[in-house]
Amino acid sequence: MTDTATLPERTTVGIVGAGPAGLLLARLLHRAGVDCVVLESRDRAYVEQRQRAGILEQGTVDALRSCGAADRLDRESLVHDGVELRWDGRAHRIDFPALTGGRRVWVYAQTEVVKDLIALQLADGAPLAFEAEVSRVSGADTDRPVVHYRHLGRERTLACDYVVGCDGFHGVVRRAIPQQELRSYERVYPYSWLGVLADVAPSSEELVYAHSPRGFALLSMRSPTVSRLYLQVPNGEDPADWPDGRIWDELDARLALDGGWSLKRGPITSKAVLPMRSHVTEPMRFGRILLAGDAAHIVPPTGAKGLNLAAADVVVLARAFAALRASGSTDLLDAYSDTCLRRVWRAEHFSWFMTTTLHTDPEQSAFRTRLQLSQLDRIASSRHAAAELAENYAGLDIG
Ligand code: RFL
Ligand code: PHB
Repeated sequence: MTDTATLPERTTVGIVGAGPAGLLLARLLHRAGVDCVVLESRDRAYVEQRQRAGILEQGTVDALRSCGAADRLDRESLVHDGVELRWDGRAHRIDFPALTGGRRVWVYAQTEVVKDLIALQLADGAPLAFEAEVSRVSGADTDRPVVHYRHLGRERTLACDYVVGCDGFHGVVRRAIPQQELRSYERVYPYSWLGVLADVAPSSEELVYAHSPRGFALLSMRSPTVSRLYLQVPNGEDPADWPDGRIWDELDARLALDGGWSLKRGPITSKAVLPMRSHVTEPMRFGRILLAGDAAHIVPPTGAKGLNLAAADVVVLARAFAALRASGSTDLLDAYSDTCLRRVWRAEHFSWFMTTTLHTDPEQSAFRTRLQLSQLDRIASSRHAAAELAENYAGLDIG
């Protein structure tokens, strides 16, 4: 771990946040010969254990491979060729390769991606400081923005050519941009997810997304012996009100199929409630301040897009910094926000569509429920409707 004495006071690209966006950007820049420093407010153990996403698209896997960060992923990930949708006691499989011309997805936890990137970065990468909390960025409208942070009890500054906010939805970098320069778009959903990890083999080989009058359920996995499961619950729900037996009974009820299906139960090792939100901040750049990943946009997790969007942003950004270094041209940097926002809005739409099609709003009318069931039936009966879902889920070639 980098200690304060070895942290530089100036750099080309100052990166705030060591989530997937910040870590992958640092790796890609290191490969391109662009120097950078990563500042992360939390400690290493916390960052490596935070339970989050599980599905990687082709573009994300390609980016990790391109910077030498995919050795363990290539050994340990599970490659999936489809997902199952369930509603009204019936099931329909979406076959990704058949519907998309060969695309598939990888099941490999975000925690593992983060561990792999941190190990590489500490072995031979640019400086990465944990427990380095950024309080603000000054000089957003100058050619030399400055990051102010506290590390090991000392106030420090980092002068940068560019600052990239990879500091998530609650980050501070976005606040350095004058409010009148930004537009934001938001939707908060009237439900949350209760997410659990269980030491039991997944009950299905592929992910199962279930619509039910009792609420949404998702069966996912982390490995052949660990299941990851989610239940729609009301906002503000306390996980303590969900003893293990209640969780398994509810999953059983929501995932049930006519003709029977059995859910394997096992010890639950973690429980958390996660609110759902859609949010976009535009533009993703102001002068020498850039935003990437959740710092610029949030999607509800039903489309499995958040981590993949974060990776896509930093691939575009790393290419832009490499071009700047090679030729002095800022063309790609100037295009950064527009290039990313095209993909971002497509993912926002898909994530909203998956969320509102599969969840049951406690207030929703019978009319709305009939529309949801009709949409699911359409996906099951039309190759075009299924292909639209498959292409979006497995990842589009945009930007
Ligand atoms: P992160 O991961 O939030 O990292 C931001 C980092 O910035 C640090 N930070 C600061 N550091 C220094 N100074 C400050 N002032 C700071 N403020 C914040 C934070 O400590 C943190 O380390 O953002 P990033 O890198 O943009 O990555 C985004 C992804 O984490 C997120 O989009 C995904 O997890 C979303 N997501 C999913 N995405 C997928 O692509 N596929 C999925 O299957 C998927 N499932 C999920 C998800 C998110 C979930 N939750 C928890 C909302 C499932 C869930 C349950
Ligand atoms: C997960 O495995 O954590 C996961 C998978 C698919 C989603 C969301 C989360 O849509």
